Amino acid sequence: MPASLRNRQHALICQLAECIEKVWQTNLDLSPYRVPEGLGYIEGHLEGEKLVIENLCYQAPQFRKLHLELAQVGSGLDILHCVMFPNPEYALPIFGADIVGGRGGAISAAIADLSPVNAGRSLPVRYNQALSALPDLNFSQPRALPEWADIFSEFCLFVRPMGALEEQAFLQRVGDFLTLHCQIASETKPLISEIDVASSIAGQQYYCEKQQQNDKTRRVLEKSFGTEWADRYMTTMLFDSVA
Ligand code: 18B
Repeated sequence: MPASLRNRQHALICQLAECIEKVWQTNLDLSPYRVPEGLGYIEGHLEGEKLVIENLCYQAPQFRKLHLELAQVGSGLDILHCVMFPNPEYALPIFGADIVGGRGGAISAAIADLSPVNAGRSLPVRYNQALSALPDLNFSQPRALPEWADIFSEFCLFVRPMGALEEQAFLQRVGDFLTLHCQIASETKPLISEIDVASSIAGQQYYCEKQQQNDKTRRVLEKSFGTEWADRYMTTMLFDSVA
């Protein structure tokens, strides 16, 4: 990724971006993913503030799309967005993370999860075991999930991290999620049953439909790019289901 935006963002965002790329490179067999025409680097400024977006995408045998996005709104708001969409032939959950915060100041939202997308919407046993074995974490300001967010697992971390220690605890935990996810994924065999593949596809579709209901994301995009563009971006770049 061009260093341009990354090095100008909130420290936690820079650190998580580095961490994500490193875990991907260390654990997965990455190949290029073609970002839709014109959506790699984007600037918009319809009304109000300028929004700059940088997208970095890969794919791997177990993942149809590995997406890391950094965005900057005006001079005050930094965003990291990351989703690892499994290849539906692998019965894997979706890793997703979002960090929203002011550049110099506080992070208002930091969320990360491994979200089940199989028929029963429950995490595979190996994930349950590995995630349950992580030490308990206590954040002073946990945040409540909005109504659309029934896609997340019981291990979902959604906090306003207060201070450097909590930021580092968040970073560490997301690094743990990523590492165990990539390790389990690389040992996972593809599904054989077409019914199971169809149900992974349906699960990813449901996940995307729910994420597309996040009005806070939509509003930021609409302000700089308009409603049509924002809708296209949310459905083709951020949360595209399997064709
Ligand atoms: N998101 N986020 O990715 N979002 O993309 N995000 C916000 O302090 C953007 C994901 C999630 O409380 C906020 O309230 C923009 C993924 C949840 O109603 C803003 C982009 C996940 C909330 C943005 C982006 C995810 C949330 C408000 C494109 C989870 C709380 C910040 C670059 C895996 C929603 C605040 C609520 C919040 C913006 C979750 C401004 C523009 C992958 C649950």
